[in-house]
Amino acid sequence: QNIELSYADRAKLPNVHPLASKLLKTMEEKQSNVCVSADVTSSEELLQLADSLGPSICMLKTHVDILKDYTVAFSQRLQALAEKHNFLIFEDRKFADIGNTVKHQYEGGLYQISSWSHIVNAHGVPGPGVVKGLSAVGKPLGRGCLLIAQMSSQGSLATGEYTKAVVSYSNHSGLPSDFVIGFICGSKITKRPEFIHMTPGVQMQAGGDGLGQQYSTPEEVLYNKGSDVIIVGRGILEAPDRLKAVESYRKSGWEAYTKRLGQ
Ligand code: BMP
Repeated sequence: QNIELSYADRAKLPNVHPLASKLLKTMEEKQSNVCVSADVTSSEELLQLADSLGPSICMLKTHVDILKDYTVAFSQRLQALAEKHNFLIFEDRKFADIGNTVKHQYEGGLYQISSWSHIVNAHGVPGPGVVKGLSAVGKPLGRGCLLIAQMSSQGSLATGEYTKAVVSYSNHSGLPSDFVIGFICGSKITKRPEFIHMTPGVQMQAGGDGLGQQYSTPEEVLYNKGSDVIIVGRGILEAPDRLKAVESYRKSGWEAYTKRLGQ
């Protein structure tokens, strides 16, 4: 029987990455394990979302390449809102190339992701070099990376041995990782409490979207599957009242987590 550590306990572990520690502390303080997936196409709308939902979330996830009007000023205003409301920014870029290419994609181009996003993610398909390349840019900046070990979509190939191999990329340089802070996954896939498990495909009702997305409930993901953070997009964005929706995810997420702790 494993003893369940609280987010606050895990934040204080000797080997926890500073960014993971900050996230865990924030989750405890705000009583929120909700990452909102801000999948909108206008930067004004995204900033407005960040400002209004900010107090209820621990993290805000972006797909910056779906914005029709990205500017450097936008990224600066988003960073200011992350400070104001104490949440982390996660650009869901899903890097998946050789180390040298992802290094450029992370640091340069139009978006200069490393300059404003606390967290990025990567597929394991290229092998561990993808982590090495990203870490060359991100580590000196104190950034963190989530490895995509599983996906929520129907027919995903990221299962079984693939998932295990991806988990092994997190500790190539000895334990624990100085850049990989956790995983995108459907359930708890490592026992090491320093790592954060984050799960997309979450709505209040199980189901799907007709394009392959598969939904589980906050209770299923956080209590039954032992993940740490729920990633919610349309469950909040398409609700008639987004603020009310984010609060209901925050409350059910927090209840599922405290139930897991046995409180
Ligand atoms: P929604 O809750 O509206 O289905 O959005 C889910 C978000 O999480 C999307 O931004 C999607 O790109 C992302 N995502 C996912 O759904 N499944 C994964 O396995 C990995 C993801 O990043």
